[in-house]
Amino acid sequence: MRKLLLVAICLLVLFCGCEKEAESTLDSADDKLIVVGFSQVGAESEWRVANTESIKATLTEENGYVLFYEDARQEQENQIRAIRTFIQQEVDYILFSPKVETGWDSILLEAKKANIPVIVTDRYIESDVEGLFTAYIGSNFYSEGETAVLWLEDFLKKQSRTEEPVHIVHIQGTIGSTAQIGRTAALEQAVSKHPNWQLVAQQCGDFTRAKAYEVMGSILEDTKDIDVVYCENDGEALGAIAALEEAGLVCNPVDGVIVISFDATRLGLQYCLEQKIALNVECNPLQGPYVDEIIKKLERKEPIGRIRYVEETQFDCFTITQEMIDIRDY
Ligand code: GZL
Repeated sequence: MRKLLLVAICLLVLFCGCEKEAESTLDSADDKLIVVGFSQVGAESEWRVANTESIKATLTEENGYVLFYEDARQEQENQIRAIRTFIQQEVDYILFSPKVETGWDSILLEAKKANIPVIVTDRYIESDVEGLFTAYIGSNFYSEGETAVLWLEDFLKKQSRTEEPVHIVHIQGTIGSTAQIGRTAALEQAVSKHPNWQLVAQQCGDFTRAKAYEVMGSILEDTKDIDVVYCENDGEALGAIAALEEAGLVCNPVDGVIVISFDATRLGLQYCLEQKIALNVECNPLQGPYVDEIIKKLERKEPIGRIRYVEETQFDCFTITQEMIDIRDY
């Protein structure tokens, strides 16, 4: 049956002209390969590219998989369509990183009805319906935000800036995504805790360099009295820094604007080394091995944890070195 199915799938891929990539050829397929359909948010950041590459580099034919990859280009509707196609293809597992937390009940109930296990990666889903997915692999985004605000608290205390107003610009990620929700909640909680912390602007940069540059530029037309810029990923930090420097502001925690970022991509860490980013909180995109471990356990009918957080750390501009950057995988 599975050989017949694979023939149908490969013929569908060959003729449907869609973006799915059959990561394997017909003649190499055999009954042991695990067929996985993967719907990715898009390619909006270096982080996302590294995340995609980790999944593709792990779910290979040599490792026992046929991988069908679909890039949703930032549209939830494209993810829903891709998941429905995977169901029709009767894949063994569905893997997806949900662009936003809500709006998945219907399609995931279709997957449940088809008895196809769903593994959620990176961002989480919010639903009142129980049992819509088998496992989640990703980050604790609130904890990432806490790491950032605790570092900022400590840094400002060392600078004796606990009384005077601290003007904070907040550039958020894609609204409604788990990464944005968690990182925003941590900052907003810290602002409510510190009477001298003032949120002077809060706008969406959509996790992209271009949007953050545009948003930071418009904020700078209103005020240049900025002490901290809290960016929810490296792409936004790079865009914001470009706008700040064009406006004549210095990005440096000692005598300029304190820029905080997330992801810790190699490019973001280079900015950290140059002290343009004061703190960079890692968000680990290398989730392929975690996915492989969970699927292989499920195949062996072994118990798995439903929620699996990936290991992460943080880097500050006072202790980071070029060697630390050079050994990074992304
Ligand atoms: C975080 C991920 C975010 C990254 C951004 O896990 O969802 O999306 O922080 C990416 O770089 O665009």
